[in-house]
Amino acid sequence: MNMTFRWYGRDNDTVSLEQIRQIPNVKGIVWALHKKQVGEVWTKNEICEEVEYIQSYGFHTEVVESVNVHESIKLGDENRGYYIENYKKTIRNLSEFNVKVICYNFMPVFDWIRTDLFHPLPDGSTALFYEKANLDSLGPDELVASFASASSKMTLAGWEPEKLATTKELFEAYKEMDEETLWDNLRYFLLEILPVCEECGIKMAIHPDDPPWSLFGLPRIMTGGESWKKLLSISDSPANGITFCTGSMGANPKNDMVSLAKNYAKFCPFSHLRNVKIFDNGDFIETSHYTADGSIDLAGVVKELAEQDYEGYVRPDHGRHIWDEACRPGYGLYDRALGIMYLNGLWDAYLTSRKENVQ
Ligand code: DNO
Repeated sequence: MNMTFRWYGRDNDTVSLEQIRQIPNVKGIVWALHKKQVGEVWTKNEICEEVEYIQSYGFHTEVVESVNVHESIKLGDENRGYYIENYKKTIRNLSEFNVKVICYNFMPVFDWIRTDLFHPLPDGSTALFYEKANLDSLGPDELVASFASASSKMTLAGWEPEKLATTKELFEAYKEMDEETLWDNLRYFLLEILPVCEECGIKMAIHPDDPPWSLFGLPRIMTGGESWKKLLSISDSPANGITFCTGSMGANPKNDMVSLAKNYAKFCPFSHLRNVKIFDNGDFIETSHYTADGSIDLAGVVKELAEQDYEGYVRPDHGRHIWDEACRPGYGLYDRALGIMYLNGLWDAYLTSRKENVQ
């Protein structure tokens, strides 16, 4: 387990690298060039500047989240060739700076979706919340408006202003698209880029859809174990990997994250570990990482990873907003640091007991 922490850059995060350095066992920073528009090539100079800064604090920079995929590629339209070539250039440039894993997703139009970014929990903290009835009554336009206002202070990953400006046209473009066509477009993209990744020693790690079901009639395909099976059947290249995200995939109670870890962790160079509490009506709220606080058996997942001597990169995913911290939704310092210490403790305990059993 190679523990990392997601950081949004010098002018786009409330958390500093000085602070992250004080959390035990954090080895790397999960980073991205957040100012780049989707589809632009990340140049060597830009990459160099960012990684040198991060590395000056003693962290590695081996994981990027995300290099976003242009909608033309997801739509399979006439411009996809241009954007795929740009993506390949970015892969090549990143590999020159020792990047090993690129996290990406293939969700049409929207990335992650919640209806409330600061929903109160009974303990007085707040957290990201998904309320089905509210989503139905909001509809895409109001949802976009609420994210646009939340994004005005710090751009929320996946909800960049330039994307929010084009959602109407995108909805139109996706109107006729079914899941099979989206799969075809994913297959086309992967078969183009995987050989480049192999050449460069980079693994792609697709992120599950968050939440893992279709919304507003848009197709979503990364929703459960069957999707992962189908993804892996596209290519057996070692570069064709998965991001094991417990909170996204696990928001559907049918997705048993412990058994998914058993079957798929070896294909997951990167893991996001967090918990959510799922309600009977399908709403869910993000909780602390502590297993008993949510619906996901996070301890069971870590146990399974320890059984497999998991060597992938791990990050504590979204946390609550606690102790009056003013921060990016889900990405404060305090609760993610608590999450890391919980994960560290589980890992050490399970690994020790596994080694004792082997002896
Ligand atoms: C939100 C994140 C997503 C995720 C991307 C991966 O906090 O979980 O934005 O990073 O979907 O490509």
